[in-house]
Amino acid sequence: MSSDGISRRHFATLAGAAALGLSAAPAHPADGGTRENASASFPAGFRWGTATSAYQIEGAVNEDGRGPAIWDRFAHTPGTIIDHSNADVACDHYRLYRDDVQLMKALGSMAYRFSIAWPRVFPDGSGTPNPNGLGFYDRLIDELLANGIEPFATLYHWDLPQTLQDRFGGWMSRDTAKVFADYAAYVAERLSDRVSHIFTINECSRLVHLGHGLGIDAPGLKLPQAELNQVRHNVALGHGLAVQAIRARGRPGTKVGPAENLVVCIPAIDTPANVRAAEIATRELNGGYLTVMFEGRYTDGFLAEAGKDAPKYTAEDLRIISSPIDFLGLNIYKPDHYVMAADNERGFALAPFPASFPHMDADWLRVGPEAMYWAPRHAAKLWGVQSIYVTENGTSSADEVAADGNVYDLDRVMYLRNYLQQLQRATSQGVPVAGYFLWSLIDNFEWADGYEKRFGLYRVDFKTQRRTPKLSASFYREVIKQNAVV
Ligand code: BGP
Repeated sequence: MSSDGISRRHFATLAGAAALGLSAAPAHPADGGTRENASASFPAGFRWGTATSAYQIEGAVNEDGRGPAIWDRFAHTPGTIIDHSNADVACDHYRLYRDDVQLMKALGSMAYRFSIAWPRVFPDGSGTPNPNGLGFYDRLIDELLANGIEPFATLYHWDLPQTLQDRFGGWMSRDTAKVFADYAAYVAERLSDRVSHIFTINECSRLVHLGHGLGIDAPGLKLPQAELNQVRHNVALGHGLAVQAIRARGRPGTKVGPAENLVVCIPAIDTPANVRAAEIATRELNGGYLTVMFEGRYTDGFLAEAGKDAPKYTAEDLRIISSPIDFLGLNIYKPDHYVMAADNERGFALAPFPASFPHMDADWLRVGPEAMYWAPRHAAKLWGVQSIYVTENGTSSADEVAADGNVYDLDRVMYLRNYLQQLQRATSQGVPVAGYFLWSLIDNFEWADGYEKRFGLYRVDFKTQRRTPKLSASFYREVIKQNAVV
């Protein structure tokens, strides 16, 4: 593809941007915009960004020495992806990354959360690194910095090198946790001169449950409970070993933390007793992930529930898993439970969701903006977390291109406005949230949903790779500009 081809497509993109006001000067309140409400502001210095992951956008799966990932194998297995697609090309971001950085710039965003593909860096999972693999991220990081956008890198967003799955069953073995730390050390050594925030693992809980319990995500396993619990422990161990490796080999001052989709527990009615019950529930229901990472032990409730299927571990493992972190990343999409105080052993009860409970354009995506308030608040209160980033939030929408060529994704705008208001409620009360990464910059390969679910601020035409800003992109640009919910 010629560079000329790229710039012509980029021009088309900007033409679309102008139509939605993205490249024009924003309306001044005096010109008819709504006057900024000072009480709706976020703290000064709040970082606004977008998020993506390597496998979902890069494509170029055979380029520059990349090895196969478990998602390549999985997506090419008939019956796994709803629209029979794969991510061999995806958004072609590997080639179009410069254009995509311009899309971020057009939003005015100051930070970008991306992930590094382990099989690009270590095609065999471990051993000899492939310098060309890391070369792509060098170029991407330099491009971001040249455009005033701060890079936040995730080390593992589920694209495990296939060789590790074949060699020792991937996360079923502690060996994967160990080689993950080697990969983390290598990346930190080479990138931490320009990347000061590194996330270890994206959503330990989903990679365990959907990948190894339900078989919905790669590697598509449905393990019995004892093995599943061991996978969960190995993944947490991998997180801890990576934290230690980054401390040892990254530049001093490099900040590290997880990006977890904690189980969000909301008081059904905001009374002191229900709030307390929601805190207890948060601690118990995240027992295999955040609780053990912060507290260095599995809760009694977690171990009682696991019973004879509890994972095998040592005291040293728990020490590693709870290695101190610098910030907590939270992926927040939906409320998981509405909680009430109960006079039972656990101290809480979970209210059942009625069938009529509203959801967005995916059955799992229940609408509960207050998740955005309670999740960081619980984390700050329970574990004394001093620095939190919302590492993902957003929604799929049945986007359509209108006759005028624009995408009026009013439902996404509604969702974002409501969730961001709740985030602002948290920060205004002193909950230490330092930034927000919207999922996602562009429509992409949404795992088992293939290309059927669109989460982007920019629509991607997957035939032409043309990017078109949606109404939500204009909305987000205003939020960033005003540092307030508009
Ligand atoms: C999160 C993942 C993202 C993204 C998002 C949307 O769990 O970290 O990678 O995909 O969910 O989910 P889905 O693609 O399943 O609709």
